[in-house]
Amino acid sequence: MKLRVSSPVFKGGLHDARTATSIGRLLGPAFVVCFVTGLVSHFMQHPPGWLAPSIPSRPAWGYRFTQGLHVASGIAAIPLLLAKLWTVYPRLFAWPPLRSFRHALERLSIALLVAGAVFELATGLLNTAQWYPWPFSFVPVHYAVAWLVTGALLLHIAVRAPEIRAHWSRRSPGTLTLPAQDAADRRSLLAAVGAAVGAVTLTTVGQSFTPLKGLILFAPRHPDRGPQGLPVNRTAAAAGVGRIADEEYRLVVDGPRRYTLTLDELRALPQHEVELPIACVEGWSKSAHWSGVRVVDLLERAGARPDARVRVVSLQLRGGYRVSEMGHEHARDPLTLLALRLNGGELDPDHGYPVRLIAPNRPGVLQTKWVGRLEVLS
Ligand SMILES: Nc1nc2c(c(=O)[nH]1)N[C@H]1C(S)=C(S)[C@@H](COP(=O)(O)O)O[C@H]1N2
Ligand SMILES: [Mo]
Repeated sequence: MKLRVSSPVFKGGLHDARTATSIGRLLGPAFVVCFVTGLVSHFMQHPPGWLAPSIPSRPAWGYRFTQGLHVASGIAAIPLLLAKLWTVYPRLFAWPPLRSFRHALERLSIALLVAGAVFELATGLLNTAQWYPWPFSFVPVHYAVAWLVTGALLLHIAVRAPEIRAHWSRRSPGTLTLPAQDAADRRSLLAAVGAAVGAVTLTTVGQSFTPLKGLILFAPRHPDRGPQGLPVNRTAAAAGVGRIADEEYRLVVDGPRRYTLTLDELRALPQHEVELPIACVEGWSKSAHWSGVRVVDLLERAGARPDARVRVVSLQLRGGYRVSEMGHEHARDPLTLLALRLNGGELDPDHGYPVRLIAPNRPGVLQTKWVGRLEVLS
């Protein structure tokens, strides 16, 4: 008897190029928005030397907006990617698996695209939940794979361009060859996918877009939960910072004219009030009312040059976020404060008592808490 290998037959509809294109038309833009806002976030947190001096401090809500969009577009992409994979999965069983060298390359690029996209959305989602169940460091890997996915996506679009063009609009010639019943089914599928995107977006976006906070169901962070009505990412206990005694506290401003201030001296300086958000890279953000001393005033007293960069050092002894740097735009911005008060009271220890940095258009990870020293660089 002769052994015959046959590929499975997929009788269900909607595993066609028209449906794949319809979903791709939504998934593509979600990926683009997610990639671009991800780059913004990456370069604001880790600016290369040439970029560091020109990171703008305005608009004050800039990072809150781009990072909110990053997380929202990533979450919206999850049902879109699932629908897309469902539509195209019969192609996994195409026979023969490899027709030519070119075909092999194409399948390899698709494998990279699918694996990379699933990886990005899964690690990103777990990151918003502050859960890091993997042995590698999230930021560099999530960043590197984003480039890989983008490259594979561009290649995919280039290879599929003729099919995409043929199925782009309702009047496209390619559509005419498909069964009529499929059109109604396709509309139902797209409506269901649209509803899923709407549902996951509406029930999570309130974590950064606070007018919708009443709808939060799945977002890991509720913007109201935390001391003084503001969430906390790392508590004083988790950072290993004990209660800092008022009498022992000193702020060191290290510049051409170095000086030290006690807490009472800081409180006696002119205090300014600002309304600024903490916008955490993990996806939540919340505006708050801060008051404290302008960083620019402290720097001028230390004889810093107008274009000086500044390093902000925490009293926290270990951990990745104990030090942050800023360029002169942030350092000189009148909204940039060493805050002593939050929402009308003294800072809670978990919000950085006695002194924390708050600056406009800045990722939450760089809003250093428990500040003990400002260093004027160059
Ligand atoms: N010293 C220090 N500052 C820090 C952190 C930290 O771990 N250590 N976490 C940062 C992060 S990730 C965020 S989102 C904000 C949160 O500020 P909040 O807890 O006051 O809301 O503080 C930032 N400042
Ligand atoms: Mo954060």
